[in-house]
Amino acid sequence: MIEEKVSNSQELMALEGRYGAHNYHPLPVVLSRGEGVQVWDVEGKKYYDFLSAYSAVNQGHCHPKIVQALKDQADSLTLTSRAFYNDVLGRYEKFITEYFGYDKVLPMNTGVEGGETAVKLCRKWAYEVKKVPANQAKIIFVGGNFWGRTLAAISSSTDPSSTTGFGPYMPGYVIIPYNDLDALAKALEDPNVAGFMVEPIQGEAGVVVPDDNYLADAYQMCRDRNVLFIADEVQTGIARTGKLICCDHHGFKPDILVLGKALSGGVFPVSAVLANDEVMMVIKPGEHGSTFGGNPLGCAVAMAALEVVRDEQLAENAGRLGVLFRARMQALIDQSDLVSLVRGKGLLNAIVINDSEDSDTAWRICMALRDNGLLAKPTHGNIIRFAPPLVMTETQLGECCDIIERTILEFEA
Ligand code: IF1
Repeated sequence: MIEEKVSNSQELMALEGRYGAHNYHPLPVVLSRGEGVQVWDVEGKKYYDFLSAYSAVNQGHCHPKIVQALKDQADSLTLTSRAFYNDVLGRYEKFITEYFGYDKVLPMNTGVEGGETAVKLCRKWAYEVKKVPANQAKIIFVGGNFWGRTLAAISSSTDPSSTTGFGPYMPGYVIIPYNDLDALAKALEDPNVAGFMVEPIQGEAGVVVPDDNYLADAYQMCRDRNVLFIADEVQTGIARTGKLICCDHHGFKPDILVLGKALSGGVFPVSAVLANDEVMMVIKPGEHGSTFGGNPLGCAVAMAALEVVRDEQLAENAGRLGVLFRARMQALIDQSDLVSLVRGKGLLNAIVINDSEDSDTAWRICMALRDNGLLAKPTHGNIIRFAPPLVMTETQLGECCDIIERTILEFEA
């Protein structure tokens, strides 16, 4: 079959419709180039990227230092499997454990594999260290959580669009309301509880920020009950909320830390689970792993991506620009009936549209934003997440706020 010449957005979208599974409903824009905070479509139109691939390109698209690390490593050794050692993994493991302050790291590829690894580590720790009876370990999750699409992940979901039609579900899960310490205290009374897994800010749920004391109090309650606090920082980590990890705002280190997405700057799938020896050493050789986990290419990319976060002070920048962004959105809220609130931390923010969850208003606003040169996408129904790359300048942020303001006010008129 001669490869048909496709040249524009319509034809490329049609290709995806014809040959790809229909497991997404993307905003109709076809991107062909990214650089920093900007992306271009196949017709050459430029946009500000205000989604950052769901916080995977915190360092900006195609960051030259990260891409160079990929190119250099790709020319020498990309994958050995863990059947053998290689000359990059050990250096990466030392680098990342010192960078985040843990004894050890278990390298994986996607965020959900990180979550799965955390759940397995937690259960094994319960049986070997806490002495929970075999196969009786419970893990507490919170309503509104999202940590991926595997059966273990959706088994903890309260979102019918994630769970319907995929049962039966993983046993040993307890689901309580988010941001509810009384519910957590009650769930922790069960002596078989091994862990509590939670996003410090719920991304997919619509950038839901808990009460200031929730996470630190929850952590202390877990400590008091000899239960592991598992922080899913796949989306909130890597400087997104104005600190290296979101738990840093709350003055504690999670017992198990799950990272992904921007750990590689969006250049290669890299995830990581960090823990101290008491937890990490319950996994023995041959009990867990992955073909690509810890591959030299991903390790080289991740080290470069983390150096960029540190050298370009992305956490500080996210913190500072986040304050400016929420102030601009609040000013818009004061003059608009369409936007009811803005919430978030650092450069992970969302606005809530003053319309029902199942209305298409948020979608139509995102379409208008696209026409005005800014890309964002609704999470649930009436919530629009705004998460630009953390390399954005104050000037660029101002321009983006102007676009959002103009679009919303025009939309209302
Ligand atoms: C998609 C959502 C965001 C995550 C947290 C683990 C994972 C994710 C907190 C799993 C992944 C991605 C999945 C992606 C869209 C995006 C997403 F809308 F799906 F829910 F960000 F909010 N923990 N989130 O947010 O990481 O296995 O995907 O690498 O299209 O499904 P993954």
